[in-house]
Amino acid sequence: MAKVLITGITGQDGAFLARALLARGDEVWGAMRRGSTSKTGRLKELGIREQVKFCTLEVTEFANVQNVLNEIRPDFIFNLAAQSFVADSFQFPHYTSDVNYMGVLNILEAMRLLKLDARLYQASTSEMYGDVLEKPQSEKTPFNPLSPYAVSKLAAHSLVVNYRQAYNMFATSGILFNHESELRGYEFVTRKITSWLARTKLQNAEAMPLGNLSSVRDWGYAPEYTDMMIKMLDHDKPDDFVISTNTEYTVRDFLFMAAQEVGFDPHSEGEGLEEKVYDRKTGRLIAFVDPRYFRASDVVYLRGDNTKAQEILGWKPEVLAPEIARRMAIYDLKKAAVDMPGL
Ligand code: NDP
Ligand code: GDR
Repeated sequence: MAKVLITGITGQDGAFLARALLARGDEVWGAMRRGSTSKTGRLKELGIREQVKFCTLEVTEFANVQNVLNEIRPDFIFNLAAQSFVADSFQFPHYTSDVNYMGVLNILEAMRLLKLDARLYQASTSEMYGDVLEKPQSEKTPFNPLSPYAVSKLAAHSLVVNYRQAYNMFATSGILFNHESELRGYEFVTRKITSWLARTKLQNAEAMPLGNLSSVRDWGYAPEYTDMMIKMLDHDKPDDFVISTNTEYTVRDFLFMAAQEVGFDPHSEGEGLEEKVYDRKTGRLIAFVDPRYFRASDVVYLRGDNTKAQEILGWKPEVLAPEIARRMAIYDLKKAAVDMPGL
């Protein structure tokens, strides 16, 4: 039984990761930052809230990080804490850098100074590829970040590689492509789409404003990705691994798949800023392009090449975007229906 510390336990990945670790008998410590309301909703939803031990951790405070690591002395640390919303990073570049970069420096330095014999997983991201120079993207593809979020994550990624080389630390980076689930935050485009469509269907919500519908992503299913985080730390040697499905879909594709699942027959009219999506059956406007959701610079194409993870870790993604859209849409329809008893 290993002692495991997860930062970012209250987020999407933290919840699925905790469930998988508990299932194999590990002692799971969830590091939470202070808040005025309870943030354990996802852990409750998975039925594991009572099995997790909690500690308070603010990754931007070095002394706090050092004290927590010294008190718990975990065997494994999964650093998932981040300001993870790319769009917001343009509004909060300093804060994003403090959490996503300085937070990682604090953890690495604390591990080094405490001589902690622990394995570290760092949540790196496909956003680091940015304005892509190669299609698809593997561990060998050069990085070209396009947002303060991506820059902060690339700096952290480089630091992890540096500490691995300089101090022989067991520090692994998972370069994970987008992964979604029924527990995804509502600000990310997949969950925005499925939750909004459920309200459109059942609660007559207004049409949904969206940004770039032509953006391409390689979407996977979060519980499969958190299982891979564990495999990366169980592997005998620290390394960098791309975790992706090697498939590509546009935001428009995802919107159409989810819309069909909730019972609409979507079709698109107009192009660019004029594009609107209607339900063919009723003529109702479902979604439209709103420039407020465009980013100062956006990553418009991501598709991974997971050959290395396939070969070394035995990675084989099972749940792909159409099934993810289906699961999320069904889940959000049920949730919206619960709010409307009698329907
Ligand atoms: P979420 O946004 O759902 O969760 C982020 C977590 O970080 C929350 O628990 C949040 O706590 C915590 N956090 C934020 N700031 C701090 C801080 N200052 N100190 C301590 N904790 C903090 O992200 P995901 O679960 O989707 O992603 C997990 C990690 O993986 C992130 O680092 C993300 O950048 C990265 N990633 C995610 C991908 C994805 O597609 N989901 C793909 C590639 C990388 P609180 O609840 O208090 O806000
Ligand atoms: P991303 O995810 O930025 O890839 O980061 P997000 O779902 O926010 O955006 C994906 C693409 O969709 C386009 N888009 C919209 N996005 C949002 N959020 N809202 C909209 O209305 C909208 N319309 C179009 C975006 O422009 C973008 O191109 C996620 C996060 O989980 C990061 O933490 C993680 O590192 C990366 O995935 C991999």
